[in-house]
Amino acid sequence: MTHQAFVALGANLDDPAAQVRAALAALDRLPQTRVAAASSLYRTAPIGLAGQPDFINAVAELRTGLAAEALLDALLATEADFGRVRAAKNGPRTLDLDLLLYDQLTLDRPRLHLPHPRLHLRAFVVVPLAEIAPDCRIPGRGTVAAWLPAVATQRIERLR
Ligand code: PH2
Ligand code: MG
Ligand code: MG
Repeated sequence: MTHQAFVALGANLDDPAAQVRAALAALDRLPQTRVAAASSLYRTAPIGLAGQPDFINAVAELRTGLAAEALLDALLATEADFGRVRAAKNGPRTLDLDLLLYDQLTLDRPRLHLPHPRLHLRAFVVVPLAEIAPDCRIPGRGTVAAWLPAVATQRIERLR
């Protein structure tokens, strides 16, 4: 479990808070992987495609022995286990698992871009990530906490 990875969780269908909680448990069961920290759950306004339900989002810190692309495969398999059907881009989903950061790796492969190219612009990622890792560096972009002002106008509410 030598690598550190951050994963964004999102859902807006079929009891999304339950989906996100169950997904956190599923991440902890991945081979060679444990959840080292998990943010609170947040209710967030949909970004990109309007007219869909609010999302529930969270971020998890993983410790893993999986290489980045093996971890990506495991995340996609977990989405499928949760009944994810890939329909409209940015559209509603039962579970989305996005690999945000993997150590301080920068990668541009067809199926995997690290760091996730838009993570620093989305309150639904920056706010939960700042809750668990404010001082974490986003390669090329400084710390997570430094991006909080940039996303301050986006609607996000911590669940209690
Ligand atoms: N995911 C998207 C598009 N828009 N909006 C919110 N609030 N939360 C998400 O997880 C989300 C989104 C594409 O994956
Ligand atoms: Mg996504
Ligand atoms: Mg995704």
